[in-house]
Amino acid sequence: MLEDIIEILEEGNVVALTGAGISTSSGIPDFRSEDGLYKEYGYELFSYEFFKNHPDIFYEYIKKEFPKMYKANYNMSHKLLAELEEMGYLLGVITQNIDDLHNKAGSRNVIELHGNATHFYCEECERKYSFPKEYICSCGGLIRPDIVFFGEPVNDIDRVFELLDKAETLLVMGTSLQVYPASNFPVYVKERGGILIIVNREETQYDNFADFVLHMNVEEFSKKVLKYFEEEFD
Ligand code: CNA
Repeated sequence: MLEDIIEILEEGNVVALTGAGISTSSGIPDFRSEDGLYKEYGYELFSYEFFKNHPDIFYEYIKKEFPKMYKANYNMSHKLLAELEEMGYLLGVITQNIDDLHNKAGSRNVIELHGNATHFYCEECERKYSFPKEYICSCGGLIRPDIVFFGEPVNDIDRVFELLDKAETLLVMGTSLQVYPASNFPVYVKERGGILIIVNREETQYDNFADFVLHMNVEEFSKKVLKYFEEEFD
């Protein structure tokens, strides 16, 4: 099956859709796995409502969890996508991740649907911050990370559909496909005659709908595919 997938990637016009599962091997926990963040903190923490009402508790969480993201290095999956783009096969990456690792790996056309945890800004005066010492800005406004909370609209949705309209293949990696609107993108591409490939450790709701499904560690997958492409272009 891997050979078939590689052949399809070589046809080009690939778009990748990634989620927290591609960064777990960089040491960043996902939401829904056994050792994921929901187990430790519950769902509510990630809603805008909670942030607005309990910024003190939210900041306690990010002081503990965000530094893991800042220190993390990209892994084989991020590297594979950056190289496929460089080689002209991949049109871009749509990520639900906020960890900045696609940028660190050198991907250029990255749509960060849920924002980026390395930037903060004041809700009132829009002053920009890197990690702030206090969560209240000098203007009195609340400083927030530049991420999309549950209940907020996602970023760059027009750019997303422009990219998906060009996609002949959607390569889905490391996402449970349970969070809207990313959970709709596989259907969008399939309905336009595109090929759907899903690589994820656990089942997703679109496995039956996909052309290829691999339930495996996504880093193992990326390592094998990257090896093929690097040998091909040596
Ligand atoms: P999720 O719902 O936690 O799903 C992750 C999926 O990845 C699960 O189905 C796992 O089985 C799978 N998985 C975990 N590790 C691996 C692995 N090594 N190989 C293969 N599969 C693996 O996360 P989604 O991304 O689907 O949900 C979207 C949320 C998660 C977005 O709002 C993100 O902002 C949020 N999130 C992002 C990060 C990050 O930026 N790295 C971390 C935690 C949560």
